[in-house]
Amino acid sequence: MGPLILILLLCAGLSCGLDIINQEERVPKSFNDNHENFMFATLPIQTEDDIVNQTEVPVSSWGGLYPQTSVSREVKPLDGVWSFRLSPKDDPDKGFRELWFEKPLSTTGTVIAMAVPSSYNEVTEDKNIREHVGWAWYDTQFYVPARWQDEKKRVVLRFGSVTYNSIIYLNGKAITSHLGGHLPIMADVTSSLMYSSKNLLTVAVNNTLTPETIPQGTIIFHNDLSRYPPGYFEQKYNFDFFNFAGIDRPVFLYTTPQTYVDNIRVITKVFNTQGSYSASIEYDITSQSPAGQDNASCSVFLVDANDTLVVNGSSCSGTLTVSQPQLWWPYLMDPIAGYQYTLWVRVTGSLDEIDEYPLKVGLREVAWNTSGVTINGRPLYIRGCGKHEDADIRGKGYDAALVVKDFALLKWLGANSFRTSHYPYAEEIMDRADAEGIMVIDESPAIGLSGFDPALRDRHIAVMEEFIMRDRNRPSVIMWSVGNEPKSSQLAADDYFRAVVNASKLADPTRPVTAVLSESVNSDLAAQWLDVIWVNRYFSWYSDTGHLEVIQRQTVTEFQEWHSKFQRPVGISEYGAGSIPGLHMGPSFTWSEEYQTELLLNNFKAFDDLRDQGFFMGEMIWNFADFLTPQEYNRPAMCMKGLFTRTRQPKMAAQVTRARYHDLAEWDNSCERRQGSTPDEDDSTSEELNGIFAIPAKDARLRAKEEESFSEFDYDDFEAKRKEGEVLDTRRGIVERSSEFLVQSQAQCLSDAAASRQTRVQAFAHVFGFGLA
Ligand code: GCB
Repeated sequence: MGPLILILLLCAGLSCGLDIINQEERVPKSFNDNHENFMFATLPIQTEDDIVNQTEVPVSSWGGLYPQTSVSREVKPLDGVWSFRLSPKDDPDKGFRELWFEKPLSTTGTVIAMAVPSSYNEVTEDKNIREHVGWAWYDTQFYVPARWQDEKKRVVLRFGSVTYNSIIYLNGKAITSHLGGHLPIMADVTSSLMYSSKNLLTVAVNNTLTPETIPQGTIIFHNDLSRYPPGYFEQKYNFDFFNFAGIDRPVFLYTTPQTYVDNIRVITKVFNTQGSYSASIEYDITSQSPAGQDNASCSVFLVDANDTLVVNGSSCSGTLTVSQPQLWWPYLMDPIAGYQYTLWVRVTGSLDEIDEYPLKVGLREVAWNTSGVTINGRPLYIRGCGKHEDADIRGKGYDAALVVKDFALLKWLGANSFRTSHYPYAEEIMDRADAEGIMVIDESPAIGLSGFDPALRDRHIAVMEEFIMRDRNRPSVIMWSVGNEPKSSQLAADDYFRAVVNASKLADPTRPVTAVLSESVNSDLAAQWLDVIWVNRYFSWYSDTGHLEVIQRQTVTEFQEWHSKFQRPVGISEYGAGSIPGLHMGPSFTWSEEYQTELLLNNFKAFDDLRDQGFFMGEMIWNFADFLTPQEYNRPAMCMKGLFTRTRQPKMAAQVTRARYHDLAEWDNSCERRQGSTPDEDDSTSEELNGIFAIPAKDARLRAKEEESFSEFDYDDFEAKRKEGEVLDTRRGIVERSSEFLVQSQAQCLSDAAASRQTRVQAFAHVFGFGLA
C-alpha cells in the first residue's frame, strides 16, 4: 500500500509543484477541493491509493473535554523534551517523501532537543529555527501501562494546541490532523497504541499563513535573481506579534471506560427576589456507549468548594436549582470572587460501567442591552488589558509560573478582565481566570481579516464553533470576540459579519458577540451585527503623535458617535503608547515612560466623561506586557506598549493604572450600593454587602417574556428588523437596566466618583509635572 501521507496546504506554494514565475507577490494555491475536510498540497500524493487513504484520516474539529482524573479516568502527561527537526526551507516535502513519521526522527537525520510545550522559535541559538517558515517535525517515545488494554480502557491523545496546521502520527500512521492553532486536538488512539512495547508519536506542524487560513498571511516570492537567490520567499502577515509556532500547549494521554462522558453543556441563570439570590444550572450531557449497548443513564451531583453536596439530578439533561448560592463574581466586585462549584457528571452504561467527570461551574448570568452589560443583574464596568501569550524563550508556550505571575499582576493592577488578543488562550490560563474571578473577552484567531470570501467565512464559522464549544462552560468568559481589526469597511464585510456573528450566537446565545473594530464609524460594516462594540484607538500615538492635548476631545467625540449610530454599549479595547523601560524625559516625549503615563492619564479623563453618559462599558489598555514582534525598523524588537516589561517588571504606567483601577472598583461598588440604600444606611462593611445591594429582581413577568422571546427567536427576522432600526435586542438576557441603576442617588455618586478620580489624575499630573488638557 502506498504510504499514508497527509500534507497540509502549507507547503503548496513553496516548492511543491508550483512554477516559480516572475512575479513579486502571489498567493500559493493551497486547498485541494476534493477534500473538504483536509487541506492537501500537491505532493507527494502519488497514487489513487494515497488519496483514498487520506480521506480516511479524520480531522479533529473538537478537542473534547479537558483531561481530568476521576475514579474512572487516568491522565498521563507526555510533556518534556522531544526530538525536533525542520524540513529544509527549499525542500518542504522532504519529511513526507522520506517517511520521517515511520521511524524515530533520530534514525532519519540529525535531531535536536525541543521543549514541549513551547514555541520552538526562541528556544535555541539557531536563527533558522526562529525564522523558519514551513514544516517542523517533532517526535517522542513512551510506554503505556499494559493493564489499560486488559481493563479495556478507551485511550485518547490530546494536544492543547499545535500552531498552526498539524498532522499527528502514532506508530507510523497518521491518526488525525488539525487546521489552525490555539485550539485542542483529540484522537481516540485505543487501537493505534502498542501496549507491550514502546510507542512513537510524531507531529508535523506547519506555520505558513495564506489568505485562506485564520489568521491570514501571504507568501512573497522574490524572483529577481540579481537581488535574491533562486526560490527566495518570505512570510508576511497582517499583525504585529511574532508568529510563534510549535507544540505550544500540554500533551496528554487519558483513559475513559468504553461508556463515557463525551460532552457537557451548562447554562447558569441567576434570580434575585427582593435581594435574595437563587440560581439554576441547565445541563446537557452527551455520552457514548459501545455499539450494541443501550444508551447510558446519567446522574449529576453539584458540590460546593468544600465538597459538600448541594443538589443532585438523575437525567442526562435537566435543571438544578441552587438556593442561597455563592455566586461567581468578578474580582473586586464582591469579597468572594471566582467562586466555583463542581458538577460531578456520572454516566452508567447498560453493563453498569461507570464514567465520572468533574466540571467546574460558576453561577453567574451575563446580560446586556443597548447601553450596558450586567453580571448577576449588577452593572459591569470592564477595566483591563489586552494581553498576549508571550514570554522570552517560551514564546507562546504554556508555562504555569508565568501564568500565575500574570494573574498576580492583573490583580495587583486592580484589573477585572483581559482580552485573549488575538487568539484563544491555553485552557490552563482560562482555568485561572475562572478561579480568580477575572473576566475574559474571548477572542478568535481572526486578526486583521480582509477579502471576506465564502471559503474564509466558512472557515471562520468553523473556528468559532470549535472555540465556543471549548469555552462555553466557563464563567469567566463574558463575551465572544469574532476577531480583531477586520478590514470591515470592505463591502463584503457586511454579509460576512452577519453570518459569522449569527453562527456564533447560535452556538451560544447566552453571551454578547462582539468584534474589535478599527475602521471609522462611518465606513465600518461589522458593528451593525454586534451586541456590543469595542474599538481600538491610538490618539496621540498613531495619529497626532506627540499631541497629548487632543486625546480627550477626540476620544469623547468618537465614542459618542459609535453609540449614537449603533445604539449599543461601546468600549475602548486598545489605546496606549510605546515606552522604553528606563527612558525618562521631562517634559514627556514619545517613547519615554512619562509620555506613556501622560497619555493614559489623558485617556482616563476622557473615559470618566464617557462613563457619565451611560453607554461606555469599559477601558482596556494595550498592552499588559511588552511582546515580541517580527523584525522591523519601527520597533525595537518588541511592541513596547506594555504596562510591564516582557519579563513582567512594572513601568511607570503600571503604577497609575493600578491607582485608577482600584479607584474604579471601589467607587463602582460604593455607588451601586448607594443606589440600593438610603445614604444613612450606607455605612455597612463590604462583607455585609454581599447580595443586599444588587439591582432589584427582574419581575417574573419580564423574565417570562424574555424566556418566551428566546425560545421563539427568529434570527433572520430579527436581523432584518434590526437592520431597519425597528427593534433593539429582545433575546433572553436583555434587561432594561438603565432605569434601574441610573437613579438619582447613583448618578450623584458616580459624578462624585469621577470628581475624585479627576483629583487623583490631577495629583499624578502635578507629581509628574504633566500638563493635562
Ligand atoms: C493594534 C492591534 C494590536 C497591535 C497594536 C499596536 O491595533 O490590534 O495587535 O499590537 O495595534 O501596538 O500597534
